[in-house]
Amino acid sequence: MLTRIDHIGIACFDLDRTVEFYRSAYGFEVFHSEVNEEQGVREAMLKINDTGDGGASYLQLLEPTREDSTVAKWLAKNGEGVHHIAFGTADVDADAAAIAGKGVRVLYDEPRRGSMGSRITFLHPKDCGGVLTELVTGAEPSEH
Ligand code: CMX
Ligand code: CO
Repeated sequence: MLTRIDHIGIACFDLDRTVEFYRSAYGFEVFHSEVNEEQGVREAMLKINDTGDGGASYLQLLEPTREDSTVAKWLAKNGEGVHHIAFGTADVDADAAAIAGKGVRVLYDEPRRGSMGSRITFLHPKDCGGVLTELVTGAEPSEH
């Protein structure tokens, strides 16, 4: 069951400049940052609020680390902006299977590693009304 907005992914050319905008404009601080080489991103997670399922909602600011990454390709085509949304669940495997059963393309056979040790998969935007959609299970059940 999908129980929260886990994060909204925002693609940018300059992570440090974008982090500074969210800090100075809104007062949001970096909760966690990391490089995910598999996804080809350097990212900052800004925690916005805790959620009723024991998890939290974040903004995920994304800067590409290489020219052939999905985010670099998207930025070249669209410029900076909202790249994807992510729903949180305690069981990404079960939700991905259930959603695949409704005819939506799930991009990975098995969930891959996401922020803070989470397990993630994606739904194809062409099957979701133009919205790239991620499913996330935190490293600790019902956290992150
Ligand atoms: N949102 C909405 N539509 C998107 C999109 C996005 N983020 N990315 C691509 N599309 C659309 C394109 O506009 C294009 O549509 P048209 O054919 O109408 O022009 C179509 O999907 C195909 O796009 P493409 O540029 O040819 O890109 P690819 O098919 O090579 O890749 C996708 C698209 C979704 C398969 C790829 O972006 C992907 O695998 N995404 C999942 C991984 C990811 O995004 N990682 C970064 C974030 C990591 C994290 O959140 O931790
Ligand atoms: Co994400």
